[in-house]
Amino acid sequence: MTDRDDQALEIAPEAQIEEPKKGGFWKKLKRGLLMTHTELIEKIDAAVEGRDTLDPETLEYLEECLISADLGVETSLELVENIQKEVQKGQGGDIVMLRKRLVDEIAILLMDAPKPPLETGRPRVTLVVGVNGVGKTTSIAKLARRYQSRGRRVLLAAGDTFRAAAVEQLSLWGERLGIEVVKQGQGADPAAVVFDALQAARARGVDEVLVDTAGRLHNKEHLMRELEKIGRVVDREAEGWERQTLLVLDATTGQNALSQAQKFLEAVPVDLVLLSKLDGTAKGGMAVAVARDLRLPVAYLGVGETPDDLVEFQPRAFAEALVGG
Ligand SMILES: Nc1nc2c(ncn2[C@@H]2O[C@H](COP(=O)(O)OP(=O)(O)OP(=O)(O)O)[C@@H](O)[C@H]2O)c(=O)[nH]1
Ligand SMILES: [Mg+2]
Repeated sequence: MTDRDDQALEIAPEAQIEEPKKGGFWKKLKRGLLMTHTELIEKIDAAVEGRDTLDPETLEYLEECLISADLGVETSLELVENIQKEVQKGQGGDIVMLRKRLVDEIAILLMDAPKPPLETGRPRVTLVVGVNGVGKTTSIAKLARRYQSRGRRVLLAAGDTFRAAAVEQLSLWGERLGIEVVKQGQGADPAAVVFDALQAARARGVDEVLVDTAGRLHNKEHLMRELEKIGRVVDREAEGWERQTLLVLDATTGQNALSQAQKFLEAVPVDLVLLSKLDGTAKGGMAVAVARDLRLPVAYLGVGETPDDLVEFQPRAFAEALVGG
């Protein structure tokens, strides 16, 4: 755990002074965004090559570069318009300064996006939802590790009872991390698993319960009913606890992930998003599209397959890693 992580617990996110280029956090973020960064910078460099000023044609190329990194059409347009305004004011026409200016503009747009719920320190239940294979179970291991390293007592609930392998996978993570996993047999009612998990959590003074859920979305009504039922169990069994729904989206699926998110939003309120598999894609701009187009708080980025491969989403650091030097 870095010093930054320590501080993050005590200071509200908006009050945090970001020092992006420090420590393990920055290295992980850079690594996670490497593919996107490399591709985007190559394109931006090609767009401005041989030009001295940011003329309209160059700005148009720039917009295309941003769209191709999945930042979203409207956001890309807005960014370029903001830069154009600077140019018209007689500032920012300098090509050398372009990337720095882009960092600033992206950071400003992201700071204006919705924020994840504040950490209150109260015990908390997190329902982890998302379609098949996006990385829910792996992300639970990552979050569990993060909470553990902050001294929180964690318990996992195997609410994905659809496949026996899902329970096994979560159990394996539990073993590796030294965390108890509450489970029932395949086909069990997920709400019953959550009931058991909350009983155990209360008995053992647990601070964080992470609930794995099945990924099938083909039936929205079913998903809604299932999550509502779990919600009622939480309300009854965990009075006074925080409760949040975390949606995992797979960055490698680009626009598809955005439409998945929209379907989930129609079924359940989503409190925060974890964008997974950033390390395997040049679509890192997705985080901007999720924050801006869907107005959903991006809280975490998944940057690999181990429990340590998680970084907190911080606007300035993200913008730096995306297009900075
Ligand atoms: N490179 C990379 N791989 C990831 C990341 N997160 C998850 N994965 C991999 O993605 C695959 C699917 O992850 P799971 O955690 O099983 O996904 P899930 O959403 O629980 O899948 P289901 O339970 O089948 O719905 C696994 O091979 C993970 O190792 C990430 O951030 N980066
Ligand atoms: Mg799973």
